[in-house]
Amino acid sequence: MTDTALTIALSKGRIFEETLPLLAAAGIVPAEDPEKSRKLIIDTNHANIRLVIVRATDVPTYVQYGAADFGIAGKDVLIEHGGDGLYQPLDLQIAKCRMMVAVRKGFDYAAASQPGSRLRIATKYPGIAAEHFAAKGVHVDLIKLYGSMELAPLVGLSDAIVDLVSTGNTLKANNLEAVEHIIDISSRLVVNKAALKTKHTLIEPIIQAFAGVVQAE
Ligand code: PRT
Ligand code: MG
Repeated sequence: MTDTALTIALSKGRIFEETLPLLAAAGIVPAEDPEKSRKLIIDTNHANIRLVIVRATDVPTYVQYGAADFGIAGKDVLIEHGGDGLYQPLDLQIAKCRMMVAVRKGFDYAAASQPGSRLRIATKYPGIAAEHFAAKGVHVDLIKLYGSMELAPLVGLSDAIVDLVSTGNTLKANNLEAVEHIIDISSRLVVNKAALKTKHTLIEPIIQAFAGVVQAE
């Protein structure tokens, strides 16, 4: 690969789907659907542009180390990662959701979260959770999970969870309710700081095309 080639890191699922129109606006069309292919490197209609398909939480890492020149990652993932080595020029306004505290219906959260009290919190986002409860003066025992956080309060693993909510259907289906809003989340463009300089003429038009779509909406 020469300096005139671009590698873009994306995750499958909602981010990939919502990124397709952005890529199209920049004239980039993937040669394959990663949902249907097992390939981790996907070619595009441009011989010098390829996509690498990684876990959502790994996107910042690939971009930070320059294994991908840029990528798209949720704000949730970026806060937990820390954003080292990453330039974040654009809020793409896709994959929107809210970071919330949720508990079993009927659990007296107001009483349990008084300053000085102690709560057990299950989450995939220990950094965000720690900061939120520290600001409230609530002590927390953080239990790190990698998925299905909604189960934790139902089986006594935790008092509450810190998780993403979009429609609210998952909480409802599991007899949970959101009791606190921590932060609004959307996905961001993340660019490797060195690549932004060395590949500026390749990357800048893509950023502009993405920005045009965001502004039009
Ligand atoms: O799923 P996998 O373990 O492979 O990886 P991932 O969960 O990290 O990736 P993915 O594709 O599920 O999410 C990628 C990004 O999408 C996240 O980093 C968020 O920035 C964003 N996003 C937007 C969401 C949601 N909305 C969302 N609703 N990510 C996850 N969810 C989950 C949430 O955790 C909960 O379990 O969906 C469930 C709730 O959805 P509702 O609609 O029932 O409220
Ligand atoms: Mg998921």
